[in-house]
Amino acid sequence: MKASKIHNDLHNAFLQNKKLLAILLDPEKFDLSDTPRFLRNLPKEVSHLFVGGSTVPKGMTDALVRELKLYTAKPIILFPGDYKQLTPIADGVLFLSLLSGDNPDYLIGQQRKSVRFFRENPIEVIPTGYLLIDGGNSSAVSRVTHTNPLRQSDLQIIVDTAKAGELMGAKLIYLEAGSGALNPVAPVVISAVKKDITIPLIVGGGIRTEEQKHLAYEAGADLIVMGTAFEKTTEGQNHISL
Ligand code: 1GP
Repeated sequence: MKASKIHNDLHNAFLQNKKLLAILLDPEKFDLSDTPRFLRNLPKEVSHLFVGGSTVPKGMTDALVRELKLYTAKPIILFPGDYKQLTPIADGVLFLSLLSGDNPDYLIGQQRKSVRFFRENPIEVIPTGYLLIDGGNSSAVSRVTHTNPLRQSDLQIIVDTAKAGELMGAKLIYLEAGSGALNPVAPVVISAVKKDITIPLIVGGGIRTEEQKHLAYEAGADLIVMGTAFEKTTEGQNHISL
């Protein structure tokens, strides 16, 4: 495993209360041939690129990371739905434990299966407590992991789960409403979690507008993840405006 450059930078930004923005690129939904234009036109505030998806076929993640690397120096972090998406050419990987659900495959199984890869490949691993929160529609995370999201109204359960993640050693907590969520994680949920944890907080799922972004930052998100807002349109081009 590599030194913790990405985590250190995230943590320093967190200490300085500097807000970060990651764009999530799903290799299945990204037009590779459009990569240079897409990257050129990204808003300046984009600090990280996340790459991953719930159901990405083998090899696709690797191809996308390789292509991105040709045109950008922004940190590329894997956000894998499955250990088979791991590729050594990314800068780091969110090592996710799906704490909101009770499926052992996503609490320890996937992690165990990825150890061999980490032994053989020097990539930064960032332990991340991942909580799926109800976004008002059925999410791919829920379908793939066979787990139910936590209800936004179960505030104390969400806060306690996030805190348990921190106590178990997570370096980041990630509140996920699911890609394409109708309702992003509510500000009241974000602020309750933020008050109780002492590590950076990532929030994503269903955030499409400047206003939603602003509300999430104001409530305490340190890093926001946006995916769908940047995905390719029906005309096939990757979309880039906020
Ligand atoms: C990352 O799954 C999200 O947390 C991305 O969600 O596609 O709705 O932006 P969107």
